[in-house]
Amino acid sequence: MSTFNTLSEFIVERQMDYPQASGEFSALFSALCLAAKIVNREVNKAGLANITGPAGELNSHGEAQQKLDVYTNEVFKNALAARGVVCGLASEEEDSFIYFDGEQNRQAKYVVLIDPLDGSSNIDVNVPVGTIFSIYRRVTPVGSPVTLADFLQPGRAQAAAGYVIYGSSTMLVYSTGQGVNGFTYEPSLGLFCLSHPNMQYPRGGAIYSINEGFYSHFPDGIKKYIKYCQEEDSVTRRPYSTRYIGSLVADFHRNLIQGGVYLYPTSSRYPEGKLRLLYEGNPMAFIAEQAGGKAIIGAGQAVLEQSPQSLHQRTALYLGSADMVDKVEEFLRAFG
Ligand code: P6P
Repeated sequence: MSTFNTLSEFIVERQMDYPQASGEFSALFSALCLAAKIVNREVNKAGLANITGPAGELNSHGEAQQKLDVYTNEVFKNALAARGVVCGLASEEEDSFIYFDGEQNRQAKYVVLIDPLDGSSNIDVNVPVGTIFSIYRRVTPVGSPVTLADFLQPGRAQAAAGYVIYGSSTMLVYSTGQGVNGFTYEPSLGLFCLSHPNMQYPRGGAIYSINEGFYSHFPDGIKKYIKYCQEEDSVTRRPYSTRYIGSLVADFHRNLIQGGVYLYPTSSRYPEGKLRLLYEGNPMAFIAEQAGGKAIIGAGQAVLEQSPQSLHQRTALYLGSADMVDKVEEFLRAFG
């Protein structure tokens, strides 16, 4: 019988590293795990369960809510509230933050921000989608109602961050600031098992991920970076390959394993950028840096150093292999 390290065992083992966590972290992650297993089951049968396709409602950004978006948001919200270790939640699918005022929840010290089902527009075409989560210690007094300040913290302050990718296999990848570890779901056991210990970007990535359809709308620096990627150079292995599947979690995960950079610039269509700083940029940037990569919103502007102004604020996002992000930053600095 091969031994394997389950996520629960891994967290307990690591718990020893955080005496102050007093088991709350384990309970929080077991809630996330439970929700991920439930969502995984629905995502994998979405085509049959008539649960795909627009739910007919719009989320707070006027985007058509897919039924699975709505379902996933409810599953994670209920799982986190039930465990009593979270006092507040913010979600792409919720207009404002939610205060969990249950007896136990009121004494909890963690708040969670989630993008319940990132890339959900890809559900109907069977492209991997994902859940992204970001965990902070609250900054207002324990026992009082959470406030916006508990959620508008810079990404550097995250206690943990991670994502679940519902793909050919379902994985949970997370970091608590001590490196990045990936766990693959084994449905026959109902367990997430350690499959990718200490994930680090390989040296010298050669993949760039960007929606080149918007080329004419991009800043000059990004236009020049794209041309740089396409020029021949045996030393830097160019031309690079372009891989863009339209699902941040899937593009990010592939680039983390194979080496690469994901770019979502500002454009005339998205003057502030498209992606959300709090529950897309910050958690993915936390993972990227912990894996030896880099994440910026512009030249000299690390994602994790940004001071959020609003829950759903958008941002430009460039993240992945450090040497590739450095090169993007060089072009942004030189050409804007
Ligand atoms: P576009 C999905 O809607 C998402 O937020 C990310 O998952 C993805 O990388 C990006 O938007 C795709 O955006 O404009 O290229 O379709």
